[in-house]
Amino acid sequence: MKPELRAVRFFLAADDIVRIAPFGDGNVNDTYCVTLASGEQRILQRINPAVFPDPMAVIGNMLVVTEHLRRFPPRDPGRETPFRTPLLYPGRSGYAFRDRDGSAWRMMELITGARTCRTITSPGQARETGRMLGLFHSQLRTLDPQSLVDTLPGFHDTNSYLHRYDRVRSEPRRHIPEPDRFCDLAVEKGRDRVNLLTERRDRLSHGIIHGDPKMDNFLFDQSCETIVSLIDLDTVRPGLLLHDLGDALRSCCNRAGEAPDKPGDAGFDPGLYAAWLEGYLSTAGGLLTDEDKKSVVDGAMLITFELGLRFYTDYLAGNRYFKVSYPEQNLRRARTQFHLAESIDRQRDRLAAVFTDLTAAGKK
Ligand code: GN1
Ligand code: MG
Repeated sequence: MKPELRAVRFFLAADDIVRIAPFGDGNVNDTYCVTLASGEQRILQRINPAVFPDPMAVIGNMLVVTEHLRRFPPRDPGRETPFRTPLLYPGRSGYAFRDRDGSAWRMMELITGARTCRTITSPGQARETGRMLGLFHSQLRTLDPQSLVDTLPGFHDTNSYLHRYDRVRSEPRRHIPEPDRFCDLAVEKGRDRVNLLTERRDRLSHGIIHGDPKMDNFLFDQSCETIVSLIDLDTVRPGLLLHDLGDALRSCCNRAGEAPDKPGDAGFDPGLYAAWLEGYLSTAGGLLTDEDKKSVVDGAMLITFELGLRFYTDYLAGNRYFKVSYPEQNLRRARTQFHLAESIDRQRDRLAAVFTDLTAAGKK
């Protein structure tokens, strides 16, 4: 029996299942859309045990956060569309099916009528994304960080990613994959900056973060203007708010997306950046310290560099972490992020001025 069928039978009776089809394109977990005889559709997801050492804990965290967000839904006085947090469905015994390969499976509600907008086309969408992440952060202030398990030790520890890169890069390589000169140089250029946020962490704001607030994880309504949900709670954890801001900005402000035909097309758009920040400040400005405000550009640059480093290391190590459909895919992803990091760096002064203008305007 196929694993997805084994898993789905934990949650549903055989008669209920009409179809199980692959869904979405996450980089580490496997997702399926299950159609029921009633016509209802649900999401079935396998948590990858090669990435998450304790996949059951990932589902446990998701339950905790889902329950909190359903009890205290993020609310924005100016908007009518309610924010929705997908339900988790229980199975025969509990909310997780543990398979023999160590993976854990869960079943969730599919938010009908919602869609992803992989790349931004307007400042309005950027503002909306910033606003939604701000609401998410604010709403999780009342959740005890101790109620969450660290499901991915070392996540966003840029220094440890660099150590791993150094180890992998220095291994004797008799075969492909060939190292890439552009990526090698990008790593050397960024090497001195891996501790940029760690050095100031006492002055930065800590809270429960989403961990993966990229564009794909914001679900919009059909008009692609209003966000209805923020999904993928796999990496929710206590951390620096700037880690989330950095990750959301690198994803939202790059019109080329994570997989452009030419990695050199990646670029950081200052107009989208301004709109995104305006949105975030409107719902969560009070959460940021002065040091956060001074460090937003550094945070965006660092997380972009970090993701480039993670993709490049995985390419060199033989694509063991991020799923690929061809062997150079992680290399191409890495180049894209390194180009983006360069673009942020080139515009550093201009981007810093955007923030100063926005906060000055807010004070008036
Ligand atoms: C991975 O699997 P997915 O697509 O939700 C990764 C994130 C990266 C992202 C880049 C657990 O997320 O950290 O930012 O790819 N998740 C994990 O697309 O490593
Ligand atoms: Mg994710």
